[in-house]
Amino acid sequence: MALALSSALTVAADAAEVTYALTIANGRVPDNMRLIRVKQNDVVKLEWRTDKPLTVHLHGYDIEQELKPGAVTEMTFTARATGRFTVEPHIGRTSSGGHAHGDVLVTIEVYP
Ligand SMILES: [Cu+2]
Repeated sequence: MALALSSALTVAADAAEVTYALTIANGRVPDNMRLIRVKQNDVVKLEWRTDKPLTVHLHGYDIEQELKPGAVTEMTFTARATGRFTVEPHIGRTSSGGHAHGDVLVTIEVYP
């Protein structure tokens, strides 16, 4: 038990914990925050703020979160998979019953 717990909490030796504050206004985050580059195995924490209620979806890692004005919502994940992943807002449903996406808010690039 103690062993399992400690391994779950251990960050790989060369990995970092990185935090990004992302504020959505009028459906966008500022241009200089639209591309985030991290290293594989980094623990990435996104702190979301929004001017309107919104559901955001990190594709690939498949994390969905509801954001509310006046609150900070944390989205934390370990960047195990490399590649480019987008965070997109959900805007209603498609005719086939899936969810539809708005413009990309943020692109996350995970480098090996
Ligand atoms: Cu989605």
